[in-house]
Amino acid sequence: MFTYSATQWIFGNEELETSLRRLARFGYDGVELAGEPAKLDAAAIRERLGEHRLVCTSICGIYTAERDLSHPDPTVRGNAVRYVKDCVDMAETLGASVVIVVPTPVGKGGPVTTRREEWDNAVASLREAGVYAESKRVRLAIEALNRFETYLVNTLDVANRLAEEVGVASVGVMADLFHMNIEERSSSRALRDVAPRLMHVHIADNTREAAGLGQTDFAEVVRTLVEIGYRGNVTMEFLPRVANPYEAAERSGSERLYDEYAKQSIDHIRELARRAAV
Ligand code: LER
Ligand code: MN
Repeated sequence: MFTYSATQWIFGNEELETSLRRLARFGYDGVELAGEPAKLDAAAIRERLGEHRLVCTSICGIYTAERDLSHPDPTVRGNAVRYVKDCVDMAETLGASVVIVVPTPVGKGGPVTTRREEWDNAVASLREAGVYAESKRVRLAIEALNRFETYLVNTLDVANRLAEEVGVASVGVMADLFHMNIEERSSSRALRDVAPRLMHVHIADNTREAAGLGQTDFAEVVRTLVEIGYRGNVTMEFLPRVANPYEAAERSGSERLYDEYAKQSIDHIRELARRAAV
């Protein structure tokens, strides 16, 4: 019913081969690759995926300060739009249907100029990238991150309003249950409200560990996804319990923990999906 994957960046510096072997072993359908198109050897990756019978479900854009879609400096913005288009090309080459976009980078706590101006910049950037994505049959899913990671888009409702203003069918929203646990009054209501534009889902528990280890009511979440007719990717994005997600991912020597979380996540969600579908 869902297509299960895990996002690559959570495995830090680990060899892609090790991550793919893990995902295949625990019954995943695919992987979400980190959006670093400049470093990409598409042919090699396609071969590796084929060997493990895995697909590339999506590309997780990595939004650093130089990739700020909302920035007042047109050079920075142009660079960010170019980056998203490169991720779209990467998605097209690897058969991925979704590229994740975050309108302001991780670590940006407020606007350089004004919120209004940066919102308008984000709309224009996403419109240009969205038209390009549409021509390649790829979708851009706006991700709302919690207030401690970035500003501008912190809730699904705001992501939905941004997508609405962009006004291109290829641009929609995604849900990340970890961020939603911090920002939404009700995750199931938030999911229902954006249902027509919901294009992608990230799963982690409230501690950001694997689903089922914390207090998120995933039975309710999965039931809601089934009820609203969501049939897309369910991508695991678990981490150990630390503040900076990218630093956590850079830790090495965590193979056993990755195995444990990868298995725990898919077993938990799959069982809930099975129950919700009957
Ligand atoms: C970062 O917190 C996150 O959730 C990733 O999906 C970044 O796009
Ligand atoms: Mn996420």
